[in-house]
Amino acid sequence: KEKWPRGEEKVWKDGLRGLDTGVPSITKSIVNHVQTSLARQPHEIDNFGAYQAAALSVRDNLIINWNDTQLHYSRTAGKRAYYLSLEFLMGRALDNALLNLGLKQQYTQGVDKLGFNMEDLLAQERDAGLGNGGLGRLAACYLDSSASQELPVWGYGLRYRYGIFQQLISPDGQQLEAPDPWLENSNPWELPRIDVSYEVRFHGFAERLPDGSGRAIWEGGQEVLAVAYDVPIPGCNTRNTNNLRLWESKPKRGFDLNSFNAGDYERAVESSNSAAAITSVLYPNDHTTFGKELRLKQQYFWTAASLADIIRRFKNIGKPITEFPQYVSIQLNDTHPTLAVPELMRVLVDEEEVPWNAAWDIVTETFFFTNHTVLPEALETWPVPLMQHLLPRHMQIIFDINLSFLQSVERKFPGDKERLARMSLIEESIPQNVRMAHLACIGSRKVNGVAELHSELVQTTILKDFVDFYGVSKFGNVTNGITPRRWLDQCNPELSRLITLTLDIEKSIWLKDLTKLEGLLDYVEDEDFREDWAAVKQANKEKLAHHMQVTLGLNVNTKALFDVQIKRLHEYKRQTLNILGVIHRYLKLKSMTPKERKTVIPRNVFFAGKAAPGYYIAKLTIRLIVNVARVVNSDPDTKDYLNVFFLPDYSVTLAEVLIPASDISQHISTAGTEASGTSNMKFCLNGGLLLGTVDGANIEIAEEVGPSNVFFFGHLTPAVEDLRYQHVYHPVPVEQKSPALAQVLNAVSSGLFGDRGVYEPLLNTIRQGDYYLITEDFDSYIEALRMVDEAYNDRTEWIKKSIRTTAKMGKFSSDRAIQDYAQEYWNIESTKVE
Ligand code: T68
Repeated sequence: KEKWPRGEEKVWKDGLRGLDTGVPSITKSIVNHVQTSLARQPHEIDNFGAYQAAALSVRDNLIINWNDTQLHYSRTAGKRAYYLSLEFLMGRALDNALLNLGLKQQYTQGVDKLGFNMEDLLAQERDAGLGNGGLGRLAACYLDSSASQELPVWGYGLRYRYGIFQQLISPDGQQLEAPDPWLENSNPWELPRIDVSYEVRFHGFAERLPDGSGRAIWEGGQEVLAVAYDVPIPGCNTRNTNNLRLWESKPKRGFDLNSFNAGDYERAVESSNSAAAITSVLYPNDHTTFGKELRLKQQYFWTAASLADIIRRFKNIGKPITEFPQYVSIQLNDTHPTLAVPELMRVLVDEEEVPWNAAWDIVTETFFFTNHTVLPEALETWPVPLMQHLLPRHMQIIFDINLSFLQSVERKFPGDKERLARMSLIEESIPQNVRMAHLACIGSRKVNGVAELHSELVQTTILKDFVDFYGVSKFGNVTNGITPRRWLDQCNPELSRLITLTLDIEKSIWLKDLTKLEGLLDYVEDEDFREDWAAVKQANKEKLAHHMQVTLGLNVNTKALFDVQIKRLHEYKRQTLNILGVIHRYLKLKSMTPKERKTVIPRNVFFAGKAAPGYYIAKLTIRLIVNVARVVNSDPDTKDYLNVFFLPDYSVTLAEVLIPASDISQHISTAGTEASGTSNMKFCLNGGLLLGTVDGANIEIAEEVGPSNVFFFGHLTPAVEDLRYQHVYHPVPVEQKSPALAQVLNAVSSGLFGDRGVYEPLLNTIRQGDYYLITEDFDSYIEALRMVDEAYNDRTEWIKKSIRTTAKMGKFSSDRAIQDYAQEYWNIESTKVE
């Protein structure tokens, strides 16, 4: 008799006959998907096939809940909110769905009976990497919280065929980019909606009607089809399952038959290719704008399709269009969807024949705008000629909005020409540019930043004139949050288990009211609890070490302190400061006697993060890190005390392994540059301590956990401007400012890490201008690192700090953040699917 390939033969055979054995309904459903959806035989199924079948089986549950939820929302016909984001950095979906549905244990048993291991199956899934970094991951956390809070919120984004590029690191430390064809093995988490599609126009002619109504007719040009793909978003411990709708671009007509018949095949497919190109790839630049036509096409394609869909749904409830804002709130995630403002004006005025002023009232009641950065290079502008060419009607509308806006500014501040120039939607450069942040601001009911300090800076710097004009009440703050489902329960199951046991309440209760973690404070003095707490951290460090052994062939000392900095590579985030600090430590170790070294706490410094493909200095920083790692890790004098790792291809999934393993993490941006940061919250939630500057949400984290549980250093925001001025106009040599830093820079220049000369452009950013103030903060940074070492030496105290940190992270749940938006801005209410 042939040996049955895997698992329990009876369970498979019953499943094939449509019977329940093993784990009720689960094995049957998985086997059924093997047989029908995958059309495969049990003995052909490998881990990937089993993952697919399990995912499809879980998806069945989601679809049922999803359907009921949508029906429930339309029956209750209450107000809904929409989150427009060009990026949703979702990561993997299977584990998250299993946990939110409360089916993890059953599915684990089910796949076990079929001869598979759940961990192996989970590892088969590709990340949905439809985002660059914090902004995209925030959108994903907000979807999880909206569903978990039973709020009627949908996300709208683009279905990029290629997500964020894969990062490869060459042996000499160069970042290479490869495409991320994440959809190539099909994606079980999306439902194509061929019945939901809209036509989106580009180019053509816009002609104002001569009747003085302000209306216009926009015709001609190219029409592209937007087709919907729905991704179900399960809530935690609820049947509510929300929707993320992603648009794919398609040619309206297959291809040009005339050209084809005339033998011009290239011409025939040209326009169909250009339509499909719109959603082909995610732009990999965070914090810079390049003014690329395809990016503007993406923005319009997505906002036009999303608005058409939202308006259609609103019309289904049969209310007059003037009541639109009573039923719809739309959050603009940064300026990327700002074209929604003129687009809604266009639909209302040109198509719905709403008078201009009434239309403007509807628009400014509907939209809300979140700013995510005050960095000047990140503030979006679009050249007027490009806009005129691509979206002629929208350019007219923007000019019209600008005219009446500037007239009202003139009335409030008569004769203040400079103010008008500063506030105008149009920057009078050559060519002229449209300032998207200004348009988003005046087109929205509320404008918010993403942490207290950042919101303050928005109001006092980039939008100061608008605060003068509208008053402060239009401006607010919603401090970012993170979902504790993915960022604790999923990524750190052992800690989650220990917390549930200790608090002695159901897991879903504290996961949905994270302030309950404060209950852990009662156990800080409990030695057994502290030991359990430390054991979890140790196990997570071993898990990371194992991962690095398997994937990179590296040996990691799990007895060392784990020091982690993982985020996009950017000068303002100062990975350079970190690696220069590492070099400082290395030089110090080299100068010690072997006996002296024995007293040193071994340290592993982990880096991960992608640099924008065109960002030369950021790529040079990666190269320096990799080469420092090469030298330091192989130096017999130091390798037992200091190791440096650059983990390639940072992703949500990699973060889920790194974060639970960290003792300390670094969030060391120049004060006033990091709007919030969200990984800072993730580390602290997992009991890692924070080493950082007085910036973004670090400040609020310190307020919560208390100053004795964080390590702060560096100049404060108000000093930054003056210091930058001094660096330009009264420069002082590095040797005088910080001899320690000068020594480090010289070591790099001397070729200690190979590639003599290669790093000069990077070093010169510090020696000349030093815009991010590395010279100014270096000494206090080194001192802060020393204090970390000292604190870590007292293991008992350290563990207490770790527990206290986790216990005080309740504020940073994205549930709290999404409630802020729901109540203060969108005015929507929870509605439970029974
Ligand atoms: C980040 N911004 C902020 N931008 O830097 C971070 N930008 O402080 C904050 O915590 C996070 O947003 C969430 O609020 C980004 O991640 C981008 O990724 C981006 C992408 C395209 C264009 C501009």
